[in-house]
Amino acid sequence: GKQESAEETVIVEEEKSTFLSPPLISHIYTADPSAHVFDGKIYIYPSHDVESVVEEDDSGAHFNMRDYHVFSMETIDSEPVDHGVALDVDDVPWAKRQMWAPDAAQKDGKYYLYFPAKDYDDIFHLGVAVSDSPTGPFTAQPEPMKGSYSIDPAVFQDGNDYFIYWGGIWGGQLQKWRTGEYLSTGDSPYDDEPADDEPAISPMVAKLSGDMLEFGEEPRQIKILDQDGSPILAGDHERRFFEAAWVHKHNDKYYFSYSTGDTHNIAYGIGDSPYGPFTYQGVILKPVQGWTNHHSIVQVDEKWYIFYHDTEISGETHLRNLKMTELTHNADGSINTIEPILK
Ligand code: FUB
Repeated sequence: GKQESAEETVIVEEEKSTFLSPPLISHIYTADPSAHVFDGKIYIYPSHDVESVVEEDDSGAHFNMRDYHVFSMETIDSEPVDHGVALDVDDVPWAKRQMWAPDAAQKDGKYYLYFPAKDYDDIFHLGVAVSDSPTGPFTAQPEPMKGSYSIDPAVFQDGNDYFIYWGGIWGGQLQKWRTGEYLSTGDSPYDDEPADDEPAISPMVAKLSGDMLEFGEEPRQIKILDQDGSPILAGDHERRFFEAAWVHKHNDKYYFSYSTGDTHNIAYGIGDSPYGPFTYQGVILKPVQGWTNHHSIVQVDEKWYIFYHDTEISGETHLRNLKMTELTHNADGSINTIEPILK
């Protein structure tokens, strides 16, 4: 018999992701959203991603942002309104580049924008800028906050007290400050990390000064503990703190949430004090499209929401777009894990 050889054409269809939520803002790239309700209105303080001529590297040089825009929303379902440039790197005397994830706070009719940037020695510090309006423009203090370093400030108001949380390892440089001084043993973002079986590097917290412009006390390291009370170890990349600190309070418990960086989760711990310790509980938000995962959690009326980002619009890790979805707490205080990619 005659053997027939049929040539098979295999059509490989590229898997397209289906996302839980649509982009919230699409006319500019936005990331790292810090959302707040001030006087009944929702405000978002994100990073403003831009195309950069700087090449991608392990320290995140391609995240070369230079200004901030603030957005407002009348209700959780309305379109965010872009209020334009709220602060530009050229108006911050000490800052050279990389205006990374910001946050904001309101006190006595004034608004404070907290932001990280690299100084002229390429060392990250935290800056503060002040405005009479939640949408800016903000006027920067001439110097960084005294004794500040690393990235990702987040401010949490508890009654009359305001706490600032911060830190990020690798490109965020937190590992370089383990001794209290800037360690420059090498140029790699992986130098100066603890050994895998040592406690992971801690995020930082300090109460803010009454004028909101400086640390009001000696900063403390935050402990993130395992269920058995032992510290999460540096080698435990699935659970250790990487960057993107955020705190919210629910039923009198303090929730500390953060990105695990190279394992791309938003994880959380629960504690009885804004200083911690926080006992690790699990994952709030699974990996999004793109390397970074960075969020904020805010209550609007009776419901809670998580603001986050992915790269649905650009497909580029440093050109991100904001998203938002509801977040739910269970009766036992745990948070239901959110899957941002449906398939
Ligand atoms: O957006 C720049 C940096 O990437 C942020 O500061 C980090 O949290 C990460 O999202």
